[in-house]
Amino acid sequence: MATTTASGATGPKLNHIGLPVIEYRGGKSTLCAGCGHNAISERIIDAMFEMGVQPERVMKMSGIGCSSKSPAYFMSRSFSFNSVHGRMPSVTTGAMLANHTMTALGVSGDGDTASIGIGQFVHLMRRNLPMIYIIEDNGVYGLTKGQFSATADIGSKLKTGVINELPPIDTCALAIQLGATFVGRSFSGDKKQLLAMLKAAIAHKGTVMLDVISPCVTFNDHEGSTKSYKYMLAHEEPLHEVGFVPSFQEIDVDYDPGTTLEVKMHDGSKLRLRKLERDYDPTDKVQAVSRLMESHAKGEVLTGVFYINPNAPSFVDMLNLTDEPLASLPESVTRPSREVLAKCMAELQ
Ligand SMILES: Cc1ncc(C[n+]2csc(CCOP(=O)(O)OP(=O)(O)O)c2C)c(N)n1
Ligand code: SF4
Ligand SMILES: [Mg+2]
Repeated sequence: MATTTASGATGPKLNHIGLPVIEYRGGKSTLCAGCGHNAISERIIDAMFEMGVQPERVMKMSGIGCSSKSPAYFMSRSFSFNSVHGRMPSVTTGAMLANHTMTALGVSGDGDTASIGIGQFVHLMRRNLPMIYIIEDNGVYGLTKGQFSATADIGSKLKTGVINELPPIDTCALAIQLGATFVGRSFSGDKKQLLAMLKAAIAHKGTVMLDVISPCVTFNDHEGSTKSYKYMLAHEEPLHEVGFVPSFQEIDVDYDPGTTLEVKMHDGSKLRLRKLERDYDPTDKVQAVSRLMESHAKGEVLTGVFYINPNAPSFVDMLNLTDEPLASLPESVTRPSREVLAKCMAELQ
């Protein structure tokens, strides 16, 4: 979109730190045309641009899979680390402890997270590390030609006719139970909801876990799949309409507190959830998990922000880290003196 400057010249629309959206773009995608993961990359670009995040202050982290290739397709100016399969959580934990002033954005797949990476995932969720963890969830290992992953629904069918007989892991229910402080599910085809959730995720200080259903058009978009576009269009059940007002935005739209629940984020932003279900309280963990289980039983795919706690201490707070990131402290400060090392050795003898 173009804007007119004071001198009358037209130029691209700039965000509040003065950057055009092109500065948030990445390389050309090599994923299949129509892959849900491409739509998620587009929403990440929009959210980072609209929130005015400095690209050089972002670390893009991933594992292995088509989903984990996605960070190459947005925010080329940011830092990026493509880790080993299922090991993005530990690499991100180390990177954030070295420099907690960065924004960590992790992109993973359902295989990378819920199959090979489940051990690392569960421990990450316990820690409330400040990071956004996105699962691009298509129910299959897309990169290795479409085997079922651990999020595939019981009874869903592969193209070859093979039926999945194992129950799925609900990564949202798991994350809520383990301690993540912002947990939601969205759909790559639901532009408005996903964008609002990503913007709120950027404002949150703690672990955000977003499971985004992201159809694999090549291996899991057929009749009998429960992660196809057609299935999602018929079964998505939004819990509320998600709106977000960033802290720097003065203009406030009127809203009715009777029908809208407002959650204040730590930076002063507001997450607004317009109630579609009368009594849903996203600060109640027990209700969140039981509502998820209920929706599974009915064959619905519930979307929205299931659980949020904007006030819980993060892993960085708990460790009482120095304000100055460890990565930029001089060696004279971080390296223990000879005397201290000698004392440690003496204690071990
Ligand atoms: C240690 C290891 N085991 C297995 C593989 C093979 N492998 C590559 S990607 C992948 C699964 C990816 O699935 P998912 O995370 O769901 O990503 P998608 O491709 O569906 O986006 C597997 C099993 C690997 N690269 N490394
Ligand atoms: S194989 Fe599936 S997941 Fe991988 S890029 Fe193609 S559509 Fe996307
Ligand atoms: Mg997958």
